Amino acid sequence: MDKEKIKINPEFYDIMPVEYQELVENATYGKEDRGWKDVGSSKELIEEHSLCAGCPESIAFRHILASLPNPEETVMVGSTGCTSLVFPHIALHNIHSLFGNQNAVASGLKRALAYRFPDKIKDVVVLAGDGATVDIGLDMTLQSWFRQEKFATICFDNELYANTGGQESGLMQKGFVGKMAPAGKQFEKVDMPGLAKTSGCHYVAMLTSSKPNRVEKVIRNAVLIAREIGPTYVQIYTPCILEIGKQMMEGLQEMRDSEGPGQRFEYQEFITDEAKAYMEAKHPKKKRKKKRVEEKKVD
Ligand SMILES: Cc1ncc(C[n+]2csc(CCOP(=O)(O)OP(=O)(O)O)c2C)c(N)n1
Ligand code: SF4
Ligand SMILES: [Mg+2]
Repeated sequence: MDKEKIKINPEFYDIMPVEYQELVENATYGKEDRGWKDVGSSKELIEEHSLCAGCPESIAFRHILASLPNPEETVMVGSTGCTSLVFPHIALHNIHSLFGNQNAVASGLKRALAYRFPDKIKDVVVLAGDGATVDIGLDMTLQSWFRQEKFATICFDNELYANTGGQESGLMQKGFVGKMAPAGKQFEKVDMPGLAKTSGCHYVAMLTSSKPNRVEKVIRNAVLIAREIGPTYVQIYTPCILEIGKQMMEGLQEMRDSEGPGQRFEYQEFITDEAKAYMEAKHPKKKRKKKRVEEKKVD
């Protein structure tokens, strides 16, 4: 999405929806050090969502979209599930794939974009649930990594099939009884970050969406490394508050409780030597400039 493409004909400016006017004037397309701190002071690339009130997927979505290094030239690929309810509301090119096929679709897309636009940077980012990524789409996920496809895969891990009422998924924790999985999970959560490492990913991270600066850092790494080096994988705990019986204000605490030492979502990060050298050479960390606070003049 080039900003040029969304500019408004001045003749029609006043009849355009105010949300669109804001997008043209105040979105962070093209801003070099864009990040989660822009949320609240600029037009976000997500206008609204139809997730349950307080669903942690919504805040994760906002911080991911705020952190993409190159949103105007990024295409996201989604899959069926609660995440797919958000894609129609975002100001970013996106494709809805058949459930589970998202990494196969992204593979073709990335190759086609590289062929069609050899002089442009085009990022492809998959964002899908754990059912789509690890269960029904596992073959497509792994094969894209084996083939070293250059795109980032983000999994919103809510440890079950939320959109269809709470069936068991491979990422469900042992012993959990879902609304549609009454026997309880019999074995441990699949070690997907481990699989990602041994399947060729150059950057792997597991986290919750409780810390926006961490989400920003991880997403930036995952997208930039995927752009030139190879596949990357990010697993974010976005608990389904509806299925685990929490209130709308309790999602944040649930994530905090689950990321402590030894917990299921203790922060993990892995980077290959090649990816590390690339990041240090081409995308060294920059210190964010502090916003200057203007002194208020008192008359
Ligand atoms: C090919 C296909 N199989 C099954 C379904 C039914 N279905 C829709 S959403 C869903 C589960 C999604 O689970 P997950 O990927 O974990 O996303 P969540 O809803 O938990 O965010 C299933 C099985 C479908 N839409 N298409
Ligand atoms: S069902 Fe669960 S994951 Fe889906 S929107 Fe509601 S709280 Fe979020
Ligand atoms: Mg799920």
